[in-house]
Amino acid sequence: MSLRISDVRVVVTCPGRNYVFVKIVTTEPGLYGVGDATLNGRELAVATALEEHVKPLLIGKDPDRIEDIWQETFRGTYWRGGPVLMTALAGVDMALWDIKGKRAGMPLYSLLGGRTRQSALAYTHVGGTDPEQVEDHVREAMGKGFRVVRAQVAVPGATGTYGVGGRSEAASARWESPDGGAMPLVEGNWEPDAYLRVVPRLFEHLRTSLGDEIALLHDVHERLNPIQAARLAKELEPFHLMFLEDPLRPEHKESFRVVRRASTTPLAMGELFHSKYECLPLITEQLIDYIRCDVAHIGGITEARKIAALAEPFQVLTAWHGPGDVGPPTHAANVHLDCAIPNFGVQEMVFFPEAVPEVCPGAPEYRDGYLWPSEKPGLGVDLDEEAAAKYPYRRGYLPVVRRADGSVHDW
Ligand code: EZ4
Ligand code: CO
Repeated sequence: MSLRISDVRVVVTCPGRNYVFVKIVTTEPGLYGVGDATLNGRELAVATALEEHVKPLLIGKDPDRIEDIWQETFRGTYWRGGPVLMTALAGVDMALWDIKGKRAGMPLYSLLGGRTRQSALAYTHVGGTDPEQVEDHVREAMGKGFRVVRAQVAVPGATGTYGVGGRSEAASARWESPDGGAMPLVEGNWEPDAYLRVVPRLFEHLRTSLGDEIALLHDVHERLNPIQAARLAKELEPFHLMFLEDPLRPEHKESFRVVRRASTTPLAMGELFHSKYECLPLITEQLIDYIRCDVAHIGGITEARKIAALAEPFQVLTAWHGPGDVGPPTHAANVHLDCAIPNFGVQEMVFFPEAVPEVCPGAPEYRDGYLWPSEKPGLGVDLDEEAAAKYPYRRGYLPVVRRADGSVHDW
């Protein structure tokens, strides 16, 4: 009998942070693929979608037919799109590419057309309470070899993630408190005026103290309206950012025209998009310079390579989302794509918690500012289910930001 999918195992684990992994097992003994279906703060919704709705349709299918399985899971089931379903589909898609690579005896980058570069330029995150502390943290990152750094600074009145007290985004998942209740989610008051004053000061300080060599980025995290974003992009122009990330909310694609008209600061967008259709207007109107979807939230490698191909003739580069909540299989998929496509820009990364390699070994190797894809067949990432079981899921929440008047704001 020809090769079939015999089992789909959904593994939810927390070796330092929550991950949802997908293991697709085939009728060939020892042949399986591993994918990542982690959706920060909504992990169990994806796990349930996979277990209850996706898995039953996959059993018995030919794992070679990735595009057909993708189309059937996306369109064939009528209800399509959104973060939960597209993350579930991504986990399946990655595992199927992994299987295909293992059967071919080729690393994923080879299946995607072969290497266009040896390794992928990487950037990491730093934060701090004031520009001087951010500068210290940028220097530490440069000491680790990073040539590109994303810098965030505390916003007066706000604390926690992207209000940034202390380092980076340690607060990007809030654990449930030991007595079972949710941890407090409000992080002081975030006000646009305070933010718009402090960010240009940060980059003026960083450029003055660090010079022009280091490439710098900043993530607005969808917090501004069009005219505020235009002002920020314009005021940051003298400091030559590599890009300004996610200036507007994902619903307002036409508003990018306002930001674009105002300045030459390169723009990046996409971690809250779930398909190529959402990327299209920004790409075809050349309203952005970097498309930075999350490969785990757009249905996986199959969709990512199409988005990269759509972006290429419009001179839009990729910067796939790669923060802490992205698991090793997505990270591996990112770097394989980066090393195969012609229009790669830069790759976001953070270092994994210590216990992650025990559960999910084989993430891309970081060396002196660059990420190297695995040379193993497929994605190069494995999954140890026994190790995963030692780290049970912990309910976590993303932060919620409120304005001074108590109203909810994007974080
Ligand atoms: O806040 O992935 O660029 N990276 C980011 C991330 C997001 C988290 C949300 O789950 O904006 O850190
Ligand atoms: Co971001």
